[in-house]
Amino acid sequence: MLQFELLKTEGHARRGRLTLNHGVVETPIFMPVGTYGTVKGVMPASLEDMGAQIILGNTFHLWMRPGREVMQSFGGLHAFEQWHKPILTDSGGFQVWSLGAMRKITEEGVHFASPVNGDKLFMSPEVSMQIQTGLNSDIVMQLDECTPYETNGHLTTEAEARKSMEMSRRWAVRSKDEFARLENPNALFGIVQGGMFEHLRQESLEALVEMDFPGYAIGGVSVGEPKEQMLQIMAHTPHRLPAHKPRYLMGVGTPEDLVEGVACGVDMFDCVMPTRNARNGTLFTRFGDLKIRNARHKTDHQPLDSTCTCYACAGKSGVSWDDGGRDGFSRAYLHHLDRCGEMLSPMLATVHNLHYYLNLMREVREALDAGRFEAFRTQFKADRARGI
Ligand code: PRF
Ligand code: ZN
Repeated sequence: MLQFELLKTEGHARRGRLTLNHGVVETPIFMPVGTYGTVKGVMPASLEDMGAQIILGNTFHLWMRPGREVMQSFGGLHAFEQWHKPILTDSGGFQVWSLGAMRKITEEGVHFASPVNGDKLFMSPEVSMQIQTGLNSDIVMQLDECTPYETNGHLTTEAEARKSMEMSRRWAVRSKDEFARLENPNALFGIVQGGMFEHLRQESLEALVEMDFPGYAIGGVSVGEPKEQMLQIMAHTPHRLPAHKPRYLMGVGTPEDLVEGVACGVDMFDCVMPTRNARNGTLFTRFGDLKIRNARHKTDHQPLDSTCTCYACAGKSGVSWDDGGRDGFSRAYLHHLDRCGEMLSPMLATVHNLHYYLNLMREVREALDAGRFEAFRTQFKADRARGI
């Protein structure tokens, strides 16, 4: 089941409420990525404390390990990973595509060698629906082909993008049929493709809208294209999708991209950026990004972000440095942990970055509720550009 209630709009931006089998999701929302059935380095209880409402899982990775039998013996992913709120699973299209030379894509599906043990495997729309049904994820994604921006320096042509988009469209039909045959009680999203070509995006979205999915995703962006082209697609597609259905921009992006995405009418986002960058020592803050490996942090007593109430910045009290709290961890300590390769270093960094992303979306929702999203967007950009 899926219900989507549109609570308020400002321009193309929307404040909504999504009701799924495992709970309610307030939108716009950021969904932390939990590829292998874990948001790397974060306990589910911490995710809840940070206000995560829905997380991602990956069909492809969970199929490789632990495999369908183990997942099904637990009745799905929720019980296995002990996360009892909603889960969205990606179909495997993007992950299989990322295998590069190790796979062969045909009309029937994708043939590839398992990166884990070399076994010959086959992923089709039907197989993807069967695995995602076994995972019992609240939101299931159709199998699609993520059209590349370029391949070995060759820019994808219109003819190539059309061929790819049309196959994704046929895979949408097969995904929907199989999803219905399996009597999956959750919701299936269609994925708009079409590369960097607006008229192909338009064709793709019209065909998917005709098929009447309960929600829609925009795929094939943030695949190596220049930022202006990503913004062009973001400006084109979301607001043309049905107003009363949720819209999900796949694999995007920076904090700035999220706020622009909301302005373009997107409701849902996921990205590895907050978690991956945390592990590489890049921290997001209200006043720009901070590289904790930089020697200038060696003796700095300040927290990462003086306005942040996460456990890393504000400790157990949850009182930010600006509000007088002094029990958070210092930049000097985080710099030290990183230098020593301590486990706590990526853990605290991940907590902070995820908190930053989740809190950013909370602020976006509050701004929309109050009818001041445009003012928020202007202030946000100015703050981020200030630098830390
Ligand atoms: N398709 C699927 N998953 C995705 C993408 C896509 O196009 C992207 C593109 N940014 C990220 N994840 N199925
Ligand atoms: Zn913090």
